[in-house]
Amino acid sequence: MERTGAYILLESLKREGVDILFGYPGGAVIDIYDELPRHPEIRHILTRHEQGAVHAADGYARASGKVGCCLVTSGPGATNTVTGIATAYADSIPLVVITGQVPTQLIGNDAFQEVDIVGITRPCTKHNFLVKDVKKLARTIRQAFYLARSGRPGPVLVDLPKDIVQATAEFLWPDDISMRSYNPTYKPNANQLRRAAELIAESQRPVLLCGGGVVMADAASEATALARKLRIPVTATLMGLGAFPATDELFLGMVGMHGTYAANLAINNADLVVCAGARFDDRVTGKIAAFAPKARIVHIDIDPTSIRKNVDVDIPVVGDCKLALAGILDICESKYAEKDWATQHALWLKDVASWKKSKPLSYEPSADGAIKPQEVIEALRELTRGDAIIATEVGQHQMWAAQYYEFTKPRTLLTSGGLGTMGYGFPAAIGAQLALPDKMVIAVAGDGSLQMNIQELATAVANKLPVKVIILNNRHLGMVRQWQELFYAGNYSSTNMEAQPDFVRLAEAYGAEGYRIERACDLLPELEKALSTPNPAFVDVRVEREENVYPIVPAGAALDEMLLV
Ligand SMILES: Cc1ncc(C[n+]2csc(CCOP(=O)(O)OP(=O)(O)O)c2C)c(N)n1
Repeated sequence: MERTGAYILLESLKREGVDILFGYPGGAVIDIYDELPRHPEIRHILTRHEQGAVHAADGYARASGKVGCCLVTSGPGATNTVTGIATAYADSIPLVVITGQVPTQLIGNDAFQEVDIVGITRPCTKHNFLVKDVKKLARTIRQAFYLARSGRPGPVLVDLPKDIVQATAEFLWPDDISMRSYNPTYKPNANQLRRAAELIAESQRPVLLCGGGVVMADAASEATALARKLRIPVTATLMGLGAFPATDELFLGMVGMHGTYAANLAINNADLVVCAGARFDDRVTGKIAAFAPKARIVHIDIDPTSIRKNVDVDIPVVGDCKLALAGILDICESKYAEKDWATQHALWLKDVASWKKSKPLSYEPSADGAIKPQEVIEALRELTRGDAIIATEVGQHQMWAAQYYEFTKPRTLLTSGGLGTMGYGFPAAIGAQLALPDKMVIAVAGDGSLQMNIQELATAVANKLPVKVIILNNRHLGMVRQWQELFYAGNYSSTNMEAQPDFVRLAEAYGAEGYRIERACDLLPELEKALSTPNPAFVDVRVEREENVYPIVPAGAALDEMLLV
């Protein structure tokens, strides 16, 4: 029996396990929306902006490990997704974004709501498709999901002209998927694993550096086992937080621009860095010529193009982090069974412990009862026992969340690491809450970032999602103000945000709850009250306006040139 393209699309999404579809309708996709009520297995979440839909799909994907999916119309609907697609691309998040397109015969005519979204997104998608034949639709969707989730994950866009959605064909679901030119390497080369294990066995001062790839590959338990059994101290990039428990004595804290003293010094003094699933981003390495100057480097990555892109490495291991870390540990435990790793690393662990102890993350509590932003994150950690999913926006609050929440589990920090997208956190929290309805989901926001996608409060209210937004409200674009203070002689150009809505009344106007906290003594009880409501809520926490994030490695400086206060 012949079916419409709209039916074939939705049936294909079902086969791919899509239970939640984020989206926003319009002329080019109206036939798909017409079909949607006949597919009740797919819950459609109507966001208030297409950017919100992509970020929500991204939050859903990061929290659940599944592919996030969204549907938007052509033209402005499609262009509104670009920031979200680039955000997912920068952090290797699996998404399938379906855009409507003008009918095939109008493509290239400057038709109403026509944009070349395939051209626009070519550099920020893992792959994209323009479907030109309804008979190929099911296979294209299958390929899109396969590409999004396999190898190094990433966003895939499928552009669907309106006539293809309306055309009919048999629904034929391909049994298997194979793409001749695309064969990601999962299984690492045994020889490289052996050489990596040899370097570990020789090293006196090793560090394990975990990136987002460890989280995405569900390799946190392998990373943890390797570090604990071989007694190797661990650091993580922003994206890698949660891959190893922050509460473990072997954990040094985050590395890089806002990394801890201990982590940055450890990298600087290490004789071996085992990097898993990180790409040596400039925010991590600081001045590249001075990065890990005494260390040999083992780099594990599923994407061969990441290797030697930014730093030279001694042993490249191309493959899945889970298999690679498990494989290296296996070799270490069998080939070096008699080795006493604790003794071999004893001096190093002592050094590292002394750095941790001498200069831990710290801040001056306020003398006059005002609230320090770091205290808010500590209060959240205490009240949630470190067990919430924390989505962040971008700025100082993001770094304080990374530094002070002490993430102990993977997939609990949702943050735009690579692109640094303000406006990401709140919709991502909505997506995560839909993926994991029983989890406590909190967005830690700056007053600037929240205003970029604040309209999504309507989505949270409409779907009765108990997402909480904790606003570290400094009435500044704080991170930019910090740079102006430290590096631009206090020229505070366009970073004042005193003109802002009353977030409490705004939340109430949307039908959510609003709280305001102004004094440190009210922080714990008021936060507790806000966290226990079953409704979505904004919590406007008035924090000290000029607090800065420390440590900070100035842009272009070496990691050991960090400023501590
Ligand atoms: C979409 C976007 N525009 C601009 C920036 C540059 N930027 C980085 S941090 C920041 C300030 C963020 O202010 P806020 O959300 O209030 O957080 P705070 O730093 O005060 O905690 C800006 C403007 C960005 N990262 N993303």
